[in-house]
Amino acid sequence: MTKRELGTVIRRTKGFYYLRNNLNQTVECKIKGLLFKNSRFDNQVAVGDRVIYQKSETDNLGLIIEIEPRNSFLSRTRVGKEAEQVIAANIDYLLIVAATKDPAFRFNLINRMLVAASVGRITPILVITKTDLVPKKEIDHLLAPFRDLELEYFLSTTLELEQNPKLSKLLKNSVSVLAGQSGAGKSSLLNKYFPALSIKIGDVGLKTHKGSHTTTYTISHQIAENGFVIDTPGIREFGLWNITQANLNEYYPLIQTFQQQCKHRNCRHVHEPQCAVKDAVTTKVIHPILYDGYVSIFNSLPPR
Ligand SMILES: Nc1nc2c(ncn2[C@@H]2O[C@H](COP(=O)(O)OP(=O)(O)O)[C@@H](O)[C@H]2O)c(=O)[nH]1
Ligand SMILES: [Mg+2]
Ligand SMILES: [Zn+2]
Repeated sequence: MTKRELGTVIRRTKGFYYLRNNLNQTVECKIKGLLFKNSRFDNQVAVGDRVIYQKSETDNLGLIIEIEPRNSFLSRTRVGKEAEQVIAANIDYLLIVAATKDPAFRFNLINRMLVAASVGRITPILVITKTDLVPKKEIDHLLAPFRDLELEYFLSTTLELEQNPKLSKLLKNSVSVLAGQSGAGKSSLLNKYFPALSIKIGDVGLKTHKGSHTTTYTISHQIAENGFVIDTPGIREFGLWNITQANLNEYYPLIQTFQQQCKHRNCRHVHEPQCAVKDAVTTKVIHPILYDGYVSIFNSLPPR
């Protein structure tokens, strides 16, 4: 074995990990056998993880021997599996990509990803794509629930070549991960801003209504000296990891601003009377769709 080297995971396929090292070389790696024995993680190393590896002298394969602690992460639970799946690690922004239609806009999927961003210490940004497919009034309706949040949003259509300079600058100076339903236009968005990537895009509605799964693995693309974008396959379900009915409200800053005024000391803002959060919904200070999302997530979680 050779000396220990540092690398960042840029792609993961079954059993193999591709790293970018300090010399900007790509290194194919496996994980050291017992490194993650009894791990609670479903996939032990995620795209974006910084790892230590050693190159074998006999073949070109590296062996990952350590993961550095993550400063942020995007995790979910896999459907039917009680395990955490880390989609990406060490990211600055989660771009929640949602199409106005085709596939249908799902408020609750966005709500779940907002909570996941908060849990994983990532700044979320909403990107509404395919704005060419609906009238402007409809876009206002889709954005309405999120206007009360401190959430930056961008509108995008691939029909216009013109880029949003603010979004372009943001992507070039950070590590961001794009997540959303298959067919939402994640890869198309990346191609529009960074044509050199020429990522394959999918056709919606040909084989299935969900779009063909063109992006089949999570991959990090370098787009500038300090800019990386992580493209992910479509997300249909977003199970939240490590959250219960008791701590869900910690990930809703808007709810937290009202809850001191709730009658119940441990008010969860669902069944309790004299709840300041529910009052704020009644007076339209909190958008009902946002609150419905909270209740829907609450009902899907274990009590504690
Ligand atoms: N009308 C319209 N279609 C789009 C737009 N962006 C993407 N599409 C189409 O949506 C489909 C899925 O796009 P893709 O980028 O592969 O979605 P992904 O699965 O989220 O990566 C493709 O057929 C694209 O041509 C857009 O702004 N407007
Ligand atoms: Mg894609
Ligand atoms: Zn309450």
